[in-house]
Amino acid sequence: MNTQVCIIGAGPAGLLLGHLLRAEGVDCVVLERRSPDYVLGRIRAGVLEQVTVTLMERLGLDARLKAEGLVEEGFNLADGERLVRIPLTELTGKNVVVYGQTELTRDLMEAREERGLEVIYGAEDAALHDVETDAPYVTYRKDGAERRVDCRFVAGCDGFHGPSRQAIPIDAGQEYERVYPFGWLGILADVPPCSSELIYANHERGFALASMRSATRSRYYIDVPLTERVEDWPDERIWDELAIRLGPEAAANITRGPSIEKSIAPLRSYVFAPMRHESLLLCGDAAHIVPPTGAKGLNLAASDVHYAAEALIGFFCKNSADAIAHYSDKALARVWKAERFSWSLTRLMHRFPEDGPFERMMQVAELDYIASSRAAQTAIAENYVGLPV
Ligand code: RFL
Ligand code: PHB
Repeated sequence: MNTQVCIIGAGPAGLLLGHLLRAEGVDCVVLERRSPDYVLGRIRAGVLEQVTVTLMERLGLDARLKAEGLVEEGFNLADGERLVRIPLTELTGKNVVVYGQTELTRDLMEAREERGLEVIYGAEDAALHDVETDAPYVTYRKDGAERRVDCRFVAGCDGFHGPSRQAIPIDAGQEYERVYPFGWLGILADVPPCSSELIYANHERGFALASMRSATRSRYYIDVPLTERVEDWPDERIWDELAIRLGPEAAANITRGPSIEKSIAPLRSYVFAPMRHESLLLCGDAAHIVPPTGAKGLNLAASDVHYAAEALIGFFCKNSADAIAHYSDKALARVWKAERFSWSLTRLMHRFPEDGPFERMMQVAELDYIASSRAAQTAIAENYVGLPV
């Protein structure tokens, strides 16, 4: 098969990029290792910034997002008894939208036939070849047969563990990494949320987050040591822990119910730079990971795709190689700021095992400062709603 762009991975990054390219008449194909059901079964992010909403609007695929997404005009930081509200809309004029990554992915997936986007599911053993040249190709296996896609560019949208980043020689880039000594145990349940706005809590027993997917579906998290196993956490134990960590006001409003999903995700900050190696462009988790504390992972994938689509459309439709040359610098400028914000919110809201009384007082003082300063709240708010692309 011959195409202009071979996209590896049909997560949000790969599907968004595919649709944006097809909308401008650029030929592409998306190769996905898993089945559609498997991809939709992964419960991940839930908070969309304007950049992500705008891309869905531009594609005309925002009808369900507009109808079902919950507009959030503020969120809360809690510390024991205290609740500090960050009024996002009042401070920035912007908001975020609660709409699950699963739903966004479903909308993109369902539109593929109507928009002429070819996605090959069950594409195994994808391998990148000749990415240093102007004629790279990707091989994969499907139904037992070896296949090949020849293209001009490869877009690596295959997540943190995919083959794209690995195809870049180690001395052609630099890895930056911080691994955290805990993970987030998440629970999804068909019960009304305890609060209409998200609550991030730093309690002496550890971190907790109250989030949601809809008025009838809640998503909660607590941090746990990496040695913990999901099997050690029956639902009741999680509900008990949430009630303590989120504080009495939220606890009084928690509705308990059976979990429909439960998993532990390790926390990591990671960047690979540059995000382009000759004919290979990396987008989303393939190039970087943020701890989920700032809700930035999915939104960074969207902003990378915004820049990658601009670069590839510039190349194929406007005969300009300039945008390709600038892709990595443009994307990384935004990535680093989101890495900084996610890292600093993680630092503020978690009890690190190595921390002593001094570090704890630094957290208390920082939250005091945030509670009393409009400038500090504005800085948090403008990062939370998402910096401009
Ligand atoms: P994805 O969503 O991982 O999609 C990558 C796709 O590539 C496929 N793939 C391959 N395809 C073909 N050949 C191969 N060899 C392949 N190897 C992999 C995969 O099957 C997959 O379909 O990356 P993308 O598109 O860059 O999107 C990024 C977001 O998914 C991610 O940043 C966020 O979900 C991160 N994240 C969270 N972010 C938040 O903002 N809030 C959250 O609550 C949140 N929870 C999470 C998360 C990420 C998690 N991971 C990655 C373990 C919870 C988890 C468990
Ligand atoms: C979620 O709803 O899954 C969620 C919300 C906010 C975060 C992380 C995850 O910061």
